[in-house]
Amino acid sequence: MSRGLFITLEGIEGAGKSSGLAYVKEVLVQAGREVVLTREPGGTPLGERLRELLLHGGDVDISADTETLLIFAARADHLRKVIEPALAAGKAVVCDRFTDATYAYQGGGRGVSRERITALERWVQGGLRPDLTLLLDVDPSTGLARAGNRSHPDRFEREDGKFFARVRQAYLDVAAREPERLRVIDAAATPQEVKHRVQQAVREFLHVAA
Ligand code: Z5A
Repeated sequence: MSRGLFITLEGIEGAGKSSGLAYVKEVLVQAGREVVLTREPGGTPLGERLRELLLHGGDVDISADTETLLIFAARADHLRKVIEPALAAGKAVVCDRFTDATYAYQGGGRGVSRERITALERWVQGGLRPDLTLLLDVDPSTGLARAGNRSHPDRFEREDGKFFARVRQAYLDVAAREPERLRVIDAAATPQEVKHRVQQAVREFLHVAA
């Protein structure tokens, strides 16, 4: 059986990734694919517990290096138990965030060096990379305004606009380095327009017509 497809969605807070997952799934199902929707950090019982700690750890002090290692620990579990078996079975895996988020948040946001992240990426993933990544790009003020009404902000949501500007720039840097894999989608448009752009990008990738 041929290897499945691995598609990831990325973007800052409030960019519209959750909505984007459903748009991507629709096109894949129309194309006859069996789809697995998942997310990072998370996607397995251990990954979800690490997510809880990373997002809602309260007063637990977590350094940038420790945060990076915890994220890759969750990713290793997710890869072995969910992503790799699904791909081996020929399924399409659509993941809300993956390693580009580590380059963006821990690298751009927290200042962890690219070399360290690349070393962990090689260790945990070997040669596995997403086949297609949709980067939903919005200005931090737009993203934060969309996401801003949450009563209990998580550890990342408590960061300021400058942090998210660095995260956004780090995402755009990855897109500039890997234009074949990353498709940058202007996500400041209306939900209908963003849906159209996301689905168009997936159809182009699959070489199927609307
Ligand atoms: N993290 C990390 O640091 N390093 C890593 O390697 C990984 C993750 C993998 C959890 O991510 C945190 O983990 C994340 C980084 C860190 N923290 N942050 N920030 P997450 O993906 O679970 O959390 P999130 O980014 O906070 O999700 P979000 O705020 O829900 O964003 P979203 O999924 O992109 O947005 P949404 O839920 O689809 O939309 C947000 C709202 O905007 C909602 O009310 C929509 O109806 C509205 N919306 C969406 N699109 C539009 C348009 N086009 N117009 C108007 N309104 C819209």
